[in-house]
Amino acid sequence: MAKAYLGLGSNLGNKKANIEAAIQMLANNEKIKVLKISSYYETEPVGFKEQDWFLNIVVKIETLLDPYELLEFCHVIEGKLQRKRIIRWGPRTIDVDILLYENFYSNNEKLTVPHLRMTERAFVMVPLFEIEPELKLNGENIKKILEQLKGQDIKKLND
Ligand code: PH2
Ligand code: MG
Ligand code: MG
Repeated sequence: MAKAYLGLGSNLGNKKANIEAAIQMLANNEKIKVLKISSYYETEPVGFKEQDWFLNIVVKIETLLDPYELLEFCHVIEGKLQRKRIIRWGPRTIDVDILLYENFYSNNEKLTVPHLRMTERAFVMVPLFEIEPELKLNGENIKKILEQLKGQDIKKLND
């Protein structure tokens, strides 16, 4: 089984319910085992600013799906939760991104893993650090990467 980390985000409709529904769909896939779920974080939009704040989490899974099958399944989840791609980086009911997949590396139009710009985004790095504080990215300690992202507004949701 391969270990992978997924980033989930929502800023349209009932954000928490959307993310919970996506987790449920992951858990219901017999080829996926959900290992860890981070806290929920309210995060300021990065990129396209004129939109509502996001709710973001990171999930650690173990899976028998290969990276492309996993990507396909992320799209199935997005489709079921009515995601419509209107504006790039714009509002969405759900976004499910593959952040890391074992030591898999890919950089093409279909799939870029590790996820592009993840190390620049507090909405990814803060929840990732919460569930995997010893992780190294490109040989660099996640804690050190996080220290460079202090400026971005992100609030942990009380559970
Ligand atoms: N996703 C984006 C663009 N901007 N900003 C926040 N805070 N959270 C996101 O998940 C997010 C974003 C593109 O996928
Ligand atoms: Mg995406
Ligand atoms: Mg995304």
